Amino acid sequence: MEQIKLAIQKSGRLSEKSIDLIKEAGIKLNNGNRTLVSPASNFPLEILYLRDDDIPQSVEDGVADIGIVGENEVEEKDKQIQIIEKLGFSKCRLSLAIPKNIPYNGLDFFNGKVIATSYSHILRKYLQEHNVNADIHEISGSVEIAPSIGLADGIFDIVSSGSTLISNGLKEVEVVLRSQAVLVGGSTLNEEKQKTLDEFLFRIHSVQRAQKNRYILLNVPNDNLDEVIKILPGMKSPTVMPLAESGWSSVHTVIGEEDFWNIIGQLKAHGAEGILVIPIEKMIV
Ligand code: PRT
Ligand code: ZN
Repeated sequence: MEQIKLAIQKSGRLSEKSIDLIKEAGIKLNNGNRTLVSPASNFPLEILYLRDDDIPQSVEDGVADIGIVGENEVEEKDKQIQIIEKLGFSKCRLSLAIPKNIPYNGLDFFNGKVIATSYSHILRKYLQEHNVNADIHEISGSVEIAPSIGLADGIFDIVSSGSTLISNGLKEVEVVLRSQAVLVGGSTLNEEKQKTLDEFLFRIHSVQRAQKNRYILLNVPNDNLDEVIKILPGMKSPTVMPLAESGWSSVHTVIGEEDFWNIIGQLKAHGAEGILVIPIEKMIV
């Protein structure tokens, strides 16, 4: 397998989760101090630690083969790169917001208004698509204070919990883009590098699948066994073993994490006891 280079954020909201993902795939990273480039010790992967803003460009240029970055940056930078996979963490949205006491009656509001943002490319495209003619004021930090200091009528920025908007007296009026961390790739992936990427993805998928599922064990009176097995939405048919106490069986299976809460009541109603729910580390199907 040929070595591939993966760009991740050096320090910020994506860093820890990106590193967790790599570690969960069984890949050992050498340095705690995050020098610019660092090879993994047991997998043909080299990590580049960059500012998130620079990741799309570095993947387009081939400085990195793949990268982990927010969809918002992918859209904003608009480079020749593709999203290989959505990773499900660092979810947020890019939204338009205005002072909370100003009435809002639709996008038309923004005609002739000034909007402050650090995402001018996405905003310009969106306003054009919706035939809104606003003045985009590009600023790089603390966008949320722009309306209160008279710099703009509204803002276009990342929202997660919404508490930053609230504490700045703003209200979210339009959600323009929903974002999460994604794995992106460029055009440097030849056949050998693709094999390395496939192995990396295989490992990530095993971890992600495992995180969404639970191993469940329960004791069931034999008379209710058929009913209980019908309730359990397992991967395959569950394992059933007799208990030392006659008339009872132990049932083992794998179920989706959300499914568990939906069926727990039914399981108990059918006499299930001693229910254990255990996390799974890796799941290969
Ligand atoms: O230094 P570098 O350039 O690498 O980092 P950065 O400061 O540009 O980015 P960083 O680390 O703040 O965010 C990296 C990525 O995390 C973003 O590009 C998004 O994809 C994602 N993300 C997820 C967020 C948030 N959630 C988020 N809440 N990025 C920023 N925020 C900001 C938001 O703008 C608001 O000001 O956090 C503040 C709190 O949000 P609320 O709504 O929870 O109050
Ligand atoms: Zn950044």
